[in-house]
Amino acid sequence: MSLTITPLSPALGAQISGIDLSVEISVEQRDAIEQALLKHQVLFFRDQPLTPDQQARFAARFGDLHIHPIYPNVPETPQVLVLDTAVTDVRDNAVWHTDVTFLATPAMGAVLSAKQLPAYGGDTLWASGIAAFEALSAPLRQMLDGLTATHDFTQSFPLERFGTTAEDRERWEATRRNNPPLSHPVVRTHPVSGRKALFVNEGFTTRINELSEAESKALLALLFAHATRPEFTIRWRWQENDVAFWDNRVTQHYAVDDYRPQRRVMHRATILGDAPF
Ligand SMILES: O=C(O)CCC(=O)C(=O)O
Ligand SMILES: [Fe+2]
Repeated sequence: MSLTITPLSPALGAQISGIDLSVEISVEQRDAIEQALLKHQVLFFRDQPLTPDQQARFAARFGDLHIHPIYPNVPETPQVLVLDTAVTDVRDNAVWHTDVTFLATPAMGAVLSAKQLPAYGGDTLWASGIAAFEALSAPLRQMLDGLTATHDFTQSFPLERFGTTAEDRERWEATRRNNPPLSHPVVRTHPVSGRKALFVNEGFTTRINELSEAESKALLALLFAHATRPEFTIRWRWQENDVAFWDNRVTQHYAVDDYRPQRRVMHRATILGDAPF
């Protein structure tokens, strides 16, 4: 059975049907999903109840998996992290961000599965860095291409919120030691498609290195606002057992924080990527 791919918005996003992600997918299916991911940047699958092990196996077809330094995981399947509002403060996902850009090799993508949802609310938005970059004027595109920016783990994981117990504090200190601030290009070239994307995000980007402090601040504010214009985004309204698979190299996302104190539980498998260029 072949996949049905239904685009959901001009900038990014497509719904995929005609596949069961709980069983080993074929090489053809894997390649078709990869092609769809390159084109649509975020893919949505409905009615895919996955165990953590099945989720990890599916994600691992696209690369090695990352074990997150801070978020709790499923003990038997540590490659699957748990975002459970009853356990973890997930408010920091309600900022536009690209996952783990504080790593030298940030994730190429992630597979997110909805386990428990509020009655309504708790949507997630994605924005296309490709659409955002292409919509900039030629002089600004030219100026940005070649600049680098600093990404810092502590911007989205402040000690005040992630170091409440002695154990948490120790984990946070170790993560900070192992992940000092580092630089990535402001404009990233997709390693497979060759398309260029804006690659700064409010979650982790603190500074455009080659500019003065004031210039960097003003330009980052402009770029953060530009990159998340509704025209470049898609908003997903979750149902239980939905799965989203995004290309983390050219997108950012925002988990809307509008449903607490209702509980929301998501599982994520994160696929390692390569160094941005
Ligand atoms: O909870 C969500 O919808 C997304 C959270 C998030 O930022 C992530 O899983 O990377
Ligand atoms: Fe995220």
